[in-house]
Amino acid sequence: MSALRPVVLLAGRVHPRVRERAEVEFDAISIDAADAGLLNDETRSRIRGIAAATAISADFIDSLPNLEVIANFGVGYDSVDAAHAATRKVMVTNTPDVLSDEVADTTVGLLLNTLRELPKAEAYLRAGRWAAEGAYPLTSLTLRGRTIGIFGLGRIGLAIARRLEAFGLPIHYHTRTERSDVAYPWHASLIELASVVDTLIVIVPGGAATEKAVNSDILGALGPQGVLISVGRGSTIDEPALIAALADRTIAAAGLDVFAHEPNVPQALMDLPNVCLLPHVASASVSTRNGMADLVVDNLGAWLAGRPALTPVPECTGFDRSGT
Ligand code: A2R
Repeated sequence: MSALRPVVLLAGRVHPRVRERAEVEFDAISIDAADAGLLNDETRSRIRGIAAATAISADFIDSLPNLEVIANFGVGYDSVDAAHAATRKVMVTNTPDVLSDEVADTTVGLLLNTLRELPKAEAYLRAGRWAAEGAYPLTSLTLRGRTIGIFGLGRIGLAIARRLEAFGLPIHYHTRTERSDVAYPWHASLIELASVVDTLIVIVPGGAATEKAVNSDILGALGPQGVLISVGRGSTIDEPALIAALADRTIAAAGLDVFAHEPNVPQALMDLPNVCLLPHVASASVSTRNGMADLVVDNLGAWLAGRPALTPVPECTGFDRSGT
């Protein structure tokens, strides 16, 4: 019976809904890490799909002779070697759109928390200090009068821009290619963007092209009133440079949801008074994560049944099946 169902590998700590559905719809095998040494030859030859919640390397892809599809949990797929998969005509999918509004909402919350110190103000109240010491100190920073720069005006970046536009703030952006469908001023380089705004929101994909793009030069250009908000990938920020810039007030503050070596956050960052830190929760609501889980399983089901992928990554659109 189960021999009729395609064999799908659940790699890493997959979302419970991915597991529940995969165990019904496929012949599911689980491993903690995508390490070929954890599977015997016979098992590796049976695997046709992967639900990925961990890094998938070129070597691992090559260890699976009958692999057809890798469905990544998350819109960012920098941990999957999609370029290599494409050379083998292995489809790679991600989970765009279903999380954009949630991430944009969280980004606005993180920005406000960073500027107006709302988590610290609540801690002050809970510690009884309001009653004992009086009002929480006035915040030196405010959202009022700020100019927003968005590094990465894609699906999520645009959702953030629309929200902050409704807050009455001017929006600028930097991407490699200027968008023709928005009126926001485009800047050809990140340094140019950083030098005309005081609030920089980073929502580009990870990977080599954006590695440590936000470095000491960019932070210097942002300036002493500058605030950095990072919600894309930790690899995009030069973390030691950021810590130095926050410590010597090259910039005023930062709000971070992503880090270079998650789940480890440098103690030096945690010791700073002018940061707001979140444990990578931008898309982490039950409903949004369920939507992402369904898209993972639906992509696997579609491709393994001979239908087009629902959300192929750009590296793989060239060999996606026709939608008819
Ligand atoms: O550069 P463009 O024109 O392809 O615009 C994309 C921009 N982008 C970059 N901008 C400057 N330098 C780069 N090297 C660079 N690479 C990409 O980032 C586009 O405006 C944006 C990415 O947008 P989407 O592909 O629509 O991604 P989405 O759904 O907004 O998610 C962004 C990232 C994910 O990759 C995860 O790392 C994270 O948010 O959750």
